[in-house]
Amino acid sequence: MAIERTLSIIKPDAVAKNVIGEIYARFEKAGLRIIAAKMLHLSREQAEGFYAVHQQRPFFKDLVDFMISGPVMVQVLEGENAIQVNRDLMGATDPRKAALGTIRADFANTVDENAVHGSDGLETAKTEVDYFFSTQEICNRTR
Ligand code: RTP
Ligand code: MG
Repeated sequence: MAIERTLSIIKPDAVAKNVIGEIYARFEKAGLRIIAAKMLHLSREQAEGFYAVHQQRPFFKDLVDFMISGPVMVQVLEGENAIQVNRDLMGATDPRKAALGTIRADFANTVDENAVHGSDGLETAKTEVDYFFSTQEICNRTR
């Protein structure tokens, strides 16, 4: 299986709940390595740009308002099949539908405030990693 990179965001609700470490532990236990990380309080422009694909969706304004409501933790995860491994750890978008033991089942309250983001494919992973990190900010020598 291929070594992939994926972009993960711990959203403002989970940062406020003080569970960054618990979520990082799940990444690590699943074999994902954190090869870049930063805490940011996104500007409206940054959040709108990141979620541009959802611009026409009815939830766009609420999503952006939520994503700028407090700091987020942004990281690049690397490992075998990292994109799908991270999606499996996260669980379904709506925490009520998320499988037991997933991050969203354990830490999210609602579909709007759902604790984490993870890239959903190879193309989006590359675009999203580049959106937040320069080449120099990604550590290639952690293995
Ligand atoms: P994400 O992009 O944050 O990892 O989540 P996702 O792939 O599971 O969900 P996506 O369809 O990409 O939607 C992005 C985020 O928008 C919010 N959302 N709200 N009210 C709603 O029906 C609704 N649908 C989506 C969620 O915060 C979702 O994570
Ligand atoms: Mg998505």
